[in-house]
Amino acid sequence: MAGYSDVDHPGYAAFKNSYKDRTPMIYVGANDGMLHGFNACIAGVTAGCTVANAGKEQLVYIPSTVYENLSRLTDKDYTSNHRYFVDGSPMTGDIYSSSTSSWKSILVGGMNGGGQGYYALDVTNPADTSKAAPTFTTTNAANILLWEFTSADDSDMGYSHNLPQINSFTGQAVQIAKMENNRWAVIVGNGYNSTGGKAVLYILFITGGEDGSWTIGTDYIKLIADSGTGNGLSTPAPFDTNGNGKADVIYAGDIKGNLWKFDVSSATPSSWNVAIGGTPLFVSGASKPIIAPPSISFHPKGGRLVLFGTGKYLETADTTSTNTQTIYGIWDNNTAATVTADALVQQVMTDGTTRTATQNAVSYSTTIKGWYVNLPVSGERITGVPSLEDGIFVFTSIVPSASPCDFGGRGFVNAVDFLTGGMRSSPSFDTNRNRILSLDDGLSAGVEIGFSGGGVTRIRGYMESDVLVFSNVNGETGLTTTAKGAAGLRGRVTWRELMH
Ligand SMILES: [Ca+2]
Ligand SMILES: [Ca+2]
Ligand SMILES: [Ca+2]
Repeated sequence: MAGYSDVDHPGYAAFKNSYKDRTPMIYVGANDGMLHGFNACIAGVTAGCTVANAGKEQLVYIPSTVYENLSRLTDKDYTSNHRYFVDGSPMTGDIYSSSTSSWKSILVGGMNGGGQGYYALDVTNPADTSKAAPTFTTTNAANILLWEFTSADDSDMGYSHNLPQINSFTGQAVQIAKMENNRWAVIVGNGYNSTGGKAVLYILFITGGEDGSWTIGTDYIKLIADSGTGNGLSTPAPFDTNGNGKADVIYAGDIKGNLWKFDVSSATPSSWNVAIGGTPLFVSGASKPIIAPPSISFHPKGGRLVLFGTGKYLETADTTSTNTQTIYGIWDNNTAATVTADALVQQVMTDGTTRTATQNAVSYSTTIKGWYVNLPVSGERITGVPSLEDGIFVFTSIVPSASPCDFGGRGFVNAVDFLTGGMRSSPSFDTNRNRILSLDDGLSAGVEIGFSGGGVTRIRGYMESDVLVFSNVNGETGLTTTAKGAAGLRGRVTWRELMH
C-alpha cells in the first residue's frame, strides 16, 4: 500500500483507512478545455461498481485561464488554428491542511501550452456523503477548487509543461511535499515563454492561495535561478536528505541547459536559496536544454547522485534539431562549485535494435564527479519522465522523423547502471522477445520500441523481472520485459520503507 509513514505524518494512517474504499478515479486534462475525472471502478471487481457507473464522468473542471479561448473550439476553422487547452498531466498527493486541520488528497495540474498557471483541487472524496470532505457535486464546486496560481498572481509564471514524477515508495507525486517549515507545498518551475524569460522555482504553500490571493514570502516562495531572458525552469525534483519526511533540497533543469540546486533545508523559508552561491550544479550548455525532471538518489560515498538527460521536443522547430543530447549522472557531495564536464567519465552507447554501452569504471573522488553518455543517433533526445528503480536508470528517447508531414520517428527505452552510466553486468531487456528475462538475452543498454514520446510505465513483476508498458504514436500499446536491479540507493533508505 502506498502512502506516508504515521511516524513522520501523524494521523495519516487513520486518513488512509477512512478513505481506502473511496471511488477509484482517473483524471485527465484534455484539449476540450477541461480536466475530466472518470469513475475508474470495474464492474464485478470493485465493490458496489455497476456497468452503468464504470467509466462515468464524475468531475469536470475548466481553469479560468482557458475561458477566453473556449470559443475557438467551435470555430469552423479550428483544425487549422489548433490551440492547446488543459494539456498538462495532473498530479495527485496527500497533504495535511492546516486550514481544515485534516488530511486531503489534492490534484494539481497545469495547462502546458494552454495557459500560464496551475490549479489545485480537493479530490479526497468523490462520492461518500457519510464523510466530511466535499463530494463531487455542483453545490460543492467552490470547496473542491482550492486555488489557481497564474501569471496574474506572479508575472514570471510561464507555460508550465510540467512532467510529474511519482515516488515509487509512496505512490505520491514528488512535487507535492512537506517542507522543513512543516507546511505542505506544491513545487513547480515557472515553465517557458514567460514575460521576463527568467528561470524561477515556485514553492506554493497549499493553504496560501485558498483565500483567493497569493502573497509572496508567506503564501509562496519564489527562488530566481536565472534572471533571463529567454529562459524557463523545467519540472523540479525535491528530495529529503535527512529522512524526516520533509524536502530539504530541490533540483531542476532549465531550457538553457543549466541544472540548478535549491537549498530549502532551513525551517525558515526566508533562508531558502539557490545553492552553490547561485551558480548551477552543472551546465550542459545552450544546445542541450534540460526539460525532463531529474531523478535523485543517495550516493554510497555520501551526498546525492543527480541523474538527468537533455533534449527538447516542444515546438515545430525542435523536430529538425540534430544537436547531440546527453544523459548525465552528477555527484552532488555538498559541492561548493559547479561540477565541470572534465570531471565526468564518458560511456559510449552503440545504436541498434538492441543497444550496448561501455562499462568504464567511475571511481568517485575529489576529481571524478560522475558520468555522461551521448545519445548515439543524430537528433535523438530524452522526452519522457526518467525513472530510477533498484539502481537502474531507465529513460526513453526519440528521434523525430525529419519530414514535418511524418509525425513519428524512432524511439528507444534505455537502461544503464545508475552509478556508472554504463551497461549493466546482467541482462536488462528481453532481447529475444520470449517474455522471459534470462542470461540468453545477453547484456544490453537499450531496445528499440518505436516512437513513444510519453515514456514508459513500470509494472512490477512477482519474480526477477518487471514489465515496461508504453504507447506509440499510433495509439497502440506495447510492452517489454525488463530487469529489476539489486536494490540501489534510491529515495530514503531506512527501516520504515519496509513497512510500505
Ligand atoms: Ca493568500
Ligand atoms: Ca528533510
Ligand atoms: Ca528472453
